[in-house]
Amino acid sequence: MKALEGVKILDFTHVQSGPTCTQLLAWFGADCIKVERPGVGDATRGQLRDVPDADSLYFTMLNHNKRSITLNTKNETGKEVLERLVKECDVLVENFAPGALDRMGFGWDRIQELNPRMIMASVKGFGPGPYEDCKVYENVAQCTGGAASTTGFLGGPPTVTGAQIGDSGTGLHLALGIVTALYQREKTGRGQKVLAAMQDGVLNLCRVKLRDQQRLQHGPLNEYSQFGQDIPFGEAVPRAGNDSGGGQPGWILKCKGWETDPDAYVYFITQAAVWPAICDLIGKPEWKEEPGYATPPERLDKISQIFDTVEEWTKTKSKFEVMDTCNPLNIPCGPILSMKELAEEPSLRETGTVVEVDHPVRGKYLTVGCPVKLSDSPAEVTRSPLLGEHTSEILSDVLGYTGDEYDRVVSSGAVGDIKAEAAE
Ligand code: CAO
Repeated sequence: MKALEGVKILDFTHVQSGPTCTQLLAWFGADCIKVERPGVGDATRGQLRDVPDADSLYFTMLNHNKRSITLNTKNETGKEVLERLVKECDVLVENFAPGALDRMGFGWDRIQELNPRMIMASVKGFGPGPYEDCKVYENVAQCTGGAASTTGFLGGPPTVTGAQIGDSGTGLHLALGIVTALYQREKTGRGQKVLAAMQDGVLNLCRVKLRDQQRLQHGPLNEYSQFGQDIPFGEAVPRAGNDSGGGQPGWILKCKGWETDPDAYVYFITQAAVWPAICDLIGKPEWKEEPGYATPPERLDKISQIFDTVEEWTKTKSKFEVMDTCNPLNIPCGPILSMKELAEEPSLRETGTVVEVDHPVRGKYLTVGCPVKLSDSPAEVTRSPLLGEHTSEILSDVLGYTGDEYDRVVSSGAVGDIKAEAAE
């Protein structure tokens, strides 16, 4: 038995943010019914295609463990089928542009009328306010949520990150909201609206920078390396390069081979508790007691110089040798792992964090597995559905269409091109 077994999700999501959320719920055992436009489907099926005529990795990697039904929800019969789905399901998840569901005739009032227990969960770019009607993609959210203004190097332009904190990050937030609403429904018997705005999700993940914004009113941010370089702070939190976001100074340092390998680097943290061990390691035992170096506050104006010295040592070792040497000494550090290294890492395969999946059109490919492991509800990753692959079984098994009624729906064109005999 899976944790969310018995929960039916009407998955109206597309692109990345919404599908991330419903994929997680499917991994936890929910029956996820993805509704897609006949003949078209989720736009990502065809985006960034690497294998001709096969669903793209963009699509497959976000839509595992789901079923796909094709349905034109603007067609009268399509609306009738959608109504049945709303009545049958526990949660509707969507990330359409603002207003699209209302235009379709399935706004919150109508949903409640059809099914008062329904939880209606939405990702939008912004919450209520001046930008609520805007369409939003990942990098827009990173820019409007505070990530871009605080990422990059001092003096350089704002920078977006590779981690999809706007899309996948907001999908994670929404999944938590849905499960919480399901829990509350146990007591109230009522559904509710759940909204995760991408700007809010990104800002939530950037909270340490909002912390620093307020600290700025009381003086310079002395753990930022610009403090040690005597560069004055402005009115807003600056970009801090690879400075650590916490109280323990850190930086990315070159390792052996950096001249040719773009990922031969390590993140190195000079945690106060292991300062003596660091001094011994880098050949500076005198810094353990030397005035100006012995305590964390004394070192703050010398952070760059200290990291230059540590780097002289890390440059003599591979990033893995640094890790192997520092770990027994409790010195926190992390090699910069490339996607190639992560894809090939055996321990990640063993835990199911990276999974190989077989697909009937594209063949074998790698994907991320469920990043949250439940001991009583292990996730097994199954391939993403082909467009409309489950239309027939959903119409008959989930919605109860049989015989003439089934034929009427199929011949109406509302569900695209499927074989009518499948319901027999
Ligand atoms: N049958 C019939 N029509 C359907 C349908 C179906 N099964 N599924 C979708 N449609 C229609 C919608 O009703 C909508 O029609 P109208 O514009 O006439 O109301 C239309 O398809 C397009 O939907 P959309 O506006 O959501 O898609 P878009 O490509 O114009 O915008 C996006 C995409 C992502 C910018 C927008 O959906 C959005 O801002 N979503 C919220 C924020 C979000 O999740 N962004 C992250 C995306 S991941 O990077």
